[in-house]
Amino acid sequence: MKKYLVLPLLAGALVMAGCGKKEEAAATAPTAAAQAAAPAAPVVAIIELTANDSMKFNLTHFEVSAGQEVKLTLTNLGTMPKVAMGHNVVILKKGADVKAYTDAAIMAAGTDYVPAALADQVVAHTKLLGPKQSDEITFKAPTEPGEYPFICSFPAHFLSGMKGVIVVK
Ligand SMILES: [Cu+2]
Repeated sequence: MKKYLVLPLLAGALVMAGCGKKEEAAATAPTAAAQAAAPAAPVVAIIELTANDSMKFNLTHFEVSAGQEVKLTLTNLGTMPKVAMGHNVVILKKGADVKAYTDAAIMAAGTDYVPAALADQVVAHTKLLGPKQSDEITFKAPTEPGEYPFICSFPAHFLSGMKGVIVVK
C-alpha cells in the first residue's frame, strides 16, 4: 500500500523540480542576449561640421545618445578674414533663449562673441575660427533627452541661418 502512495509523490516532486529549472533557464536567456547586444552602440559620437563664406553649416541636425561622449569638429572652409567672416559652434541648453544669447553675443567681441555672463546657457562651444582653421571639442551629451539648439554666434550669422539642432535621445 505504502509503495503506491510514495511513488506518485516522488514523481510529482521531480516534475516540479524540473519545471523550476526550466523557468530559471528561460528567465536568464533573454538577459544574456540583451547584454550581448548592448555594446553595439558606438561609445563616442563623431560630428564633423563645416562652415563657409555663405554663412552655412553643412549639417543642421544630428542625434546623439543621452550622456554620450561627443567629439565635434568644426572646420571653416571659407577664405574671408576672421574679422569679417569668423565662425564658431555654440551648443545651447534645452530651452535656452537663443535670441537673448545672440543679442548678448554681438556685444562680446572681446571674448570671440561667447558672452561670459551667459556661460550657464552653454553646453559646449568651439573657438572662433578664421579661414581654413579647425577646432575639435569633446564633451558629454546632456543626460536629459530633447532638442538642444546650436548656433554660430558671430554677429548676424544666426539670423542668416547658421543654426541647427542636436537631438539627444
Ligand atoms: Cu558664422
